[in-house]
Amino acid sequence: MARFLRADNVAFKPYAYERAALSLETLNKDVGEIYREGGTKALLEIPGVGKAIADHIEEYLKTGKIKHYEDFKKKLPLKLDDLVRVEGMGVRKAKILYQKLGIENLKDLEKAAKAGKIAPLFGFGEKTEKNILQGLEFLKRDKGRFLIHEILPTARKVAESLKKLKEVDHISLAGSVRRRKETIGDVDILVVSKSPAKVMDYFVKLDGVEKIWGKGGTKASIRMKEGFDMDLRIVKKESYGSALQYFTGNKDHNIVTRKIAIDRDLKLSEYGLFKGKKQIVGATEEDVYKAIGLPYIEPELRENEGEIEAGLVGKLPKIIGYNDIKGDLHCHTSSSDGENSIEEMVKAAEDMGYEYIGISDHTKTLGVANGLDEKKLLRQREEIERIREKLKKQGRKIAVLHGCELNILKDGSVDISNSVLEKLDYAIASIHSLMKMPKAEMTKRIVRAMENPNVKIIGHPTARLIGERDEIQLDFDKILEVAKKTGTILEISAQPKRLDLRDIYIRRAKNEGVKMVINTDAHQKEQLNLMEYGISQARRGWAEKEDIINTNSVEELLKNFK
Ligand code: DGT
Ligand code: CA
Ligand code: CA
Ligand code: ZN
Repeated sequence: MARFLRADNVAFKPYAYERAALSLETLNKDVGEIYREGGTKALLEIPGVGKAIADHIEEYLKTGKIKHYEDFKKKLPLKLDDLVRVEGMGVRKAKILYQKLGIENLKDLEKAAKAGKIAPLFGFGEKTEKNILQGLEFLKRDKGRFLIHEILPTARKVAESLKKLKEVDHISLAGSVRRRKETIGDVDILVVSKSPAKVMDYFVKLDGVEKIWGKGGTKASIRMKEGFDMDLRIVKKESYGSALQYFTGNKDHNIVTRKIAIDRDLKLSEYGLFKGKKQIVGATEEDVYKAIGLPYIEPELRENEGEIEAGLVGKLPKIIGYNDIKGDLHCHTSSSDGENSIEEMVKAAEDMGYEYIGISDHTKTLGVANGLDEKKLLRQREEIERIREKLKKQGRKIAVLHGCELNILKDGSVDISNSVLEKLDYAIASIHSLMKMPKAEMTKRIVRAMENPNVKIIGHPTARLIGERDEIQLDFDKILEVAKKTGTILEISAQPKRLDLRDIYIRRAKNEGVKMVINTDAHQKEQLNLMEYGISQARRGWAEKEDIINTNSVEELLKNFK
């Protein structure tokens, strides 16, 4: 709806729909359930859902359709959802291309761009045409993979419901989901059961199963309505560990572990570790690793990127745990483009058990996000001071820090004056524009931002969007050198589309002794829950607790800011 409204140049409403969509996506409960329990009144309690949208939701739940939306689709029969995934293709462009060239889908778009039909159109030009072709290439590269957060909640739900069956003795997610890779091909689930047929029957009849690819004695494969596949394998108790090790992968990690077994005159397979025909171990992963001379290796490390070599000499890192984070320093509020008030964010952070939360709204040059200028930042500062007093009176312990998310301008300066920044607890600086600068210039730009004593953190440093936008060109060694020298902290954004820094960069930062912070960049209180994905990424990058500054108490944290 937001897209269609935007294509029609309707003001405000598109944002309202987007806000509501974001709310629905991050609900902890199915909206159908909410409606069944509390009717439209309950719907109206969902953040961002007003009367009109609540009616639409009701209509959809009752009829499976929304007339308003169907009318839009008839008027503009485009594959808009596909088209806007091409970087640089907004809905308005898509509408013009439909009207002028009859482009309805990605195929049409590619044909027209390759034939040079887009460049001559008013407002498009050679550069846009070239960008469209680049964007199309990018989409193709990532075809068929899903972002981890599009998968993990469903995978967990399925595992939970299987776990409740009395026929299921043990269950675990395996494959790339267990390794918490940033994109997932399919979900692998492993079960121990003495009655495989019953478990299998239940599995293929789960809610949301769209297709059954196959169902044999110990393996079944299904397609979920969201578009991804799930493989279920059933193994015997005595093989659970070796099967879990095998199906967790990745493949290269497996090849090496198997080779190590061979070197010891053993044979490792999904069925167990064997000496000749005799199974030595197999029930737990720990047993399997130990029997081939390795400590237990956390799934996030199993990529054959040196973890086996490190394990053999007892040099595996003690990676950060999922409960080690004490606060989130990158949070937006309704003062800029967030959904919730400061107090609502604070409450949500308390509910997560945090010791502190940092408020970091956008600043003035990010007009689309309603960025704050100096005056508004200072006013926010006063508001935060009032909130602190109130919290104190109520005996609430959570610390509220005041920061902001600056824009790094073309020359590396930032868009708020230092005299104001000095009054804040910290500032994050991020790249939000001019992403295609050449490497040397881009590096200089970020270096200059890091040299600003008030810039404590660089937000989502490479600015990539998984499957949509390549990272910016950076001399990362130089970035690390300056980060170290200036004491600037690099962010690991937990936004599932960003997961930026990537694992390999995290590892390089850690090796250079550069500190990092895991933040969610929450634009809505529910998004504080995304932290988990950032921690996974940090673990995949071998980061330890000491490498991540928001594992510290608030006092330590403030002391360690440059
Ligand atoms: P994905 O699904 O593409 O995100 O990645 P994975 O790692 O989940 O791969 P998948 O689903 O094809 O297979 C699950 C695991 O099974 C994989 O991580 C390792 C193991 N595996 C699959 N095929 C092979 C193979 O040919 N050789 C070995 N050694 N292991 C395999
Ligand atoms: Ca898989
Ligand atoms: Ca699979
Ligand atoms: Zn942000």
